[in-house]
Amino acid sequence: MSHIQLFSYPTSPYAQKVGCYLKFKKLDFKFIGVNPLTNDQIKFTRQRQVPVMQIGDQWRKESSELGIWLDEVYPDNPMLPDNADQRERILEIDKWVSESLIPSMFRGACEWQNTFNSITNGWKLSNAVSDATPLPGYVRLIWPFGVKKAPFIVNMVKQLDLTETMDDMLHRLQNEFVGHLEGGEFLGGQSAPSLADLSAFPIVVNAYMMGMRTNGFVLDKPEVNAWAKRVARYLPDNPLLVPDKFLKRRLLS
Ligand SMILES: N[C@@H](CCC(=O)N[C@@H](CS)C(=O)NCC(=O)O)C(=O)O
Repeated sequence: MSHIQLFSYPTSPYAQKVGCYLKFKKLDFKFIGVNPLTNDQIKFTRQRQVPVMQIGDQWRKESSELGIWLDEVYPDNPMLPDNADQRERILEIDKWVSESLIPSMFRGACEWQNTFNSITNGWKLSNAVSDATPLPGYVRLIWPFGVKKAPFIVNMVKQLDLTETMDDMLHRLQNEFVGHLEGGEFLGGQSAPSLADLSAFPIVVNAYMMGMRTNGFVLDKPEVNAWAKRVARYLPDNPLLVPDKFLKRRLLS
């Protein structure tokens, strides 16, 4: 058994953050699919939230905390700068990823701009979840409609300014992203990827790589695209938690 275990559905953006931390640090880990209906695999935690990471006999949750924990236990290939101000800036950008970028992505699952696209995207996601923990056919079929009503998604989306159009939201996120680069190669103006880049990367590339149909990607902004290509050099070809068979596009093609 691997020493590090990551428990989640393979499609959870918060788990994808942790997947990129582990891959960047070149740590061997075992991904354990969690059944989103029963949560059987994380019963030992007595709570429902993923991702959960276990190192040896200790487990913790909260994606950002898991990144900090990894840096403490495995100091090679650090993700946080030593300088206190820079570290604080990186954690602030990571918070923006968790509290702004990720919820905005979930908005698309609740607010359908194009019904056909949203349903086919939902089916792609349910097939990926089912590949890790087999789900009954009818659950996969109704998945796009169920996600629209999932309490944790509805609550997350409620925090957003829903008077802003989806297009305006996308453009704002693209501009905020470029602002966070602070004119540097990586987020926070850093010269090497940090926890903030590894948090943002899977969120920005996931829909593109999985061949989702959308009106636009954050990645469409040339500065974000160039950044993603720079981060990709530090990660394997498949930076996500879904197997290669679910990837329809490569970042560098
Ligand atoms: N703040 C948490 C958020 C994790 C989260 O929202 N996970 C979702 C899946 S993407 C979840 O477990 N939802 C089910 C639930 O909360 O019951 C983190 O950064 O890890």
